[in-house]
Amino acid sequence: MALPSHITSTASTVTPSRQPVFALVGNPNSGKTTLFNALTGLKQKVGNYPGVTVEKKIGTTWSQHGTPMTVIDLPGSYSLAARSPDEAVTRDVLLGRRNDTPQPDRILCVVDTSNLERNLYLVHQILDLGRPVILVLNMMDVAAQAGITVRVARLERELGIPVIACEAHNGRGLVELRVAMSRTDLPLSRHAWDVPAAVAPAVAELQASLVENDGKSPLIARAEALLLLTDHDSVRVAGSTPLHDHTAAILQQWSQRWTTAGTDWAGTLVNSRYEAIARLCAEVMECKADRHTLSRSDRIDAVVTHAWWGWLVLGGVMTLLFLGIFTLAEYPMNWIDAGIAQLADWVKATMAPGDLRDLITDGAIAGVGGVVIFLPQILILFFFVGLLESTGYMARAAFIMDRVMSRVGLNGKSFIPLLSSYACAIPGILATRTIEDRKDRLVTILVAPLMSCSARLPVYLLMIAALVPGDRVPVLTKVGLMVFMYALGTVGAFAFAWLFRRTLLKGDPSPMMMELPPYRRPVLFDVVRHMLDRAGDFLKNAGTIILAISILLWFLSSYPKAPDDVLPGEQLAQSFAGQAGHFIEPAIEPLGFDWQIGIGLITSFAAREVFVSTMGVVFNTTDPEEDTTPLRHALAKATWPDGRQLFTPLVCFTLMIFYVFAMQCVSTLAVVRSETGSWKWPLFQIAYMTGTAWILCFIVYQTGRALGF
Ligand SMILES: Nc1nc2c(ncn2[C@@H]2O[C@H](COP(=O)(O)OP(=O)(O)OP(=O)(O)O)[C@@H](O)[C@H]2O)c(=O)[nH]1
Ligand SMILES: [Mg+2]
Repeated sequence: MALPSHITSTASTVTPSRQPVFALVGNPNSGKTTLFNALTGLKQKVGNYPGVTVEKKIGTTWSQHGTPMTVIDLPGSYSLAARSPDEAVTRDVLLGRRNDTPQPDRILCVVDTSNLERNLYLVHQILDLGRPVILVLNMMDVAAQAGITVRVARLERELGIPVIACEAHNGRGLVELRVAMSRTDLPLSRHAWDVPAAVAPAVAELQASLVENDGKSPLIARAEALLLLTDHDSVRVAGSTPLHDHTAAILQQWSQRWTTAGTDWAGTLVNSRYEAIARLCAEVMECKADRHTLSRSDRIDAVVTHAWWGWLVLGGVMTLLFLGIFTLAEYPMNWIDAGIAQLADWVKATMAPGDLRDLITDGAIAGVGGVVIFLPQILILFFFVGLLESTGYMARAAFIMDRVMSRVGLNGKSFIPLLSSYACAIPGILATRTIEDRKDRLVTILVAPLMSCSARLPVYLLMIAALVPGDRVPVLTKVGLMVFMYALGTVGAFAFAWLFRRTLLKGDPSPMMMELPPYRRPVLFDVVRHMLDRAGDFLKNAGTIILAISILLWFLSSYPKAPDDVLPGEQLAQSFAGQAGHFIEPAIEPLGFDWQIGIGLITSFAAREVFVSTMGVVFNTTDPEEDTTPLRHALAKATWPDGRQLFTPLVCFTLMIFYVFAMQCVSTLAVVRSETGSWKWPLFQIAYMTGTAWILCFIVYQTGRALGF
């Protein structure tokens, strides 16, 4: 598309020495990250719900002429007046308040064309910043389906900036966008917004003071003056440098004057902006569809968010998810299992007996192999979750859950963070940045690690395998146990949220404000890519942390060496690892765990799945002749010194409960520290979670024993 000739004039030339910096800005879920990935070739996460991106991401793209240009992907935002930490990131990058990010000199405003009027509010505020803007009309396909047409050339003329029609998910419009981005003479918007007369003198006065006393450029000063008048609180909370006394005094005087006169100055400003936008839309947009007919999304929602059917659908979806995990994964798991056994046999056949061979087979292969075997199940989990996110169902699940969550004092927006925590608590905790209220956010961070993450999956699976031996156990029993563990963690999270809301973090949750995105056909490419990324992370973990811990553990369990004449089992008992296990045994014996399990509890503090690799190392070293049997057989044979079976069904069950509740993950603790800014909260998490784990396990194990299990 050639750029219309009328767009020239007031050019902002970028000095050739500096690479141009583009910021991607727009409402949540408008397709910014999809566009960012298409421009830069990066693989940031995309999903069909608001609030996927919560931190800025920087990438590079190339102009038509092959010169590099920086692109910054930003969290979605409805207005420059930020209410939540993720929106604050966007505002601060745009206003040049962040030292770690180059200040963008050009802005790509991405709008969801099927919701043009609402999306233009932010665009309108951005135009006030007086920087070159390119308007990207994304989701043209969705708009067309909804019967909406936009007169692009007219809009371009009205605003005086390039407007590009786009479909980011399939690359349509990308070439035109790149051409526009390559221009060195991008025009400034000629669009002049008339500030209402009642407020104009105040804007002018504040602007002058911001320029003179706070060192702002005139245009930024005007934009900030408008923000100060409409969203004083959110601007104050920004954590930016406080206003100069003189500016603050002007603000104070005006608000006093207006308050006595009964003028609603913020309302006047906001309304006049909306009126200007409505006039613009009336000129450039046409909607052929009858607004009263129900869209396809509405019809699906009538069932899916229904007071009873909604729960049924949610239950059905969860059951399908776990059925998939158990049934589809069986064959690939058997192949991996066989492959690992062959590898160990091959090493044994080719290498001379000795410490090095044992290190490789009993340390590295037993440890890493024990965890890698769960790869198929992890892949299936991420595939299903990705599918649900991409269609838009996840936002509906949030909507249903909000009814329960608000009762326990959780904000509806906590749902997505809690849901992400089923995969891993770390992205879950980062996703809490979309929550405005500090206490709402903190409660969510505190309980997020109770949701069963994918690192617990291997532990549960191993314990279920040991608990219900034999291949003829109905798969539904296993699914039932699994659903129980996931439900237990979830109920636990809700119960603690309720408790914290009544004690530590008193207050009512803010009402849920979340947009339901339209259903979309899942973008399989995105889903598969995200799944492979996560699988890559899992394997990287297996190849680094788990490998290192397995090798270290092998040393700790092989040294100091026992004299040759002792039984193989004695070696582990008197090794360093064995000594550590024995040290904590008195604390865990009331839960039915012995010192060997204790070794696993200690090592899995690094990451929960390390428990499985530890069991691989611990139980294989006790029987060097049989180190390639499946781990669950080795566990079935393990006994207490008096010959009683160690992994009884009751112990396996108790151990799973321990892993549901215990805070066993250093990386999560580190993230909680950085997100809350203090060590107080991560330490509190260890105390309350692991304390609960111990107490519940004690009750379950002792009751189970008393009942004769
Ligand atoms: N039909 C259609 N879908 C699109 C288009 N662009 C993006 N999508 C889909 O819209 C959804 C949201 O895309 P994202 O790129 O994550 O949106 P975002 O603006 O980065 O969202 P936040 O990070 O939450 O602010 C995804 O499901 C995309 O596949 C488009 O042009 N047409
Ligand atoms: Mg995004």
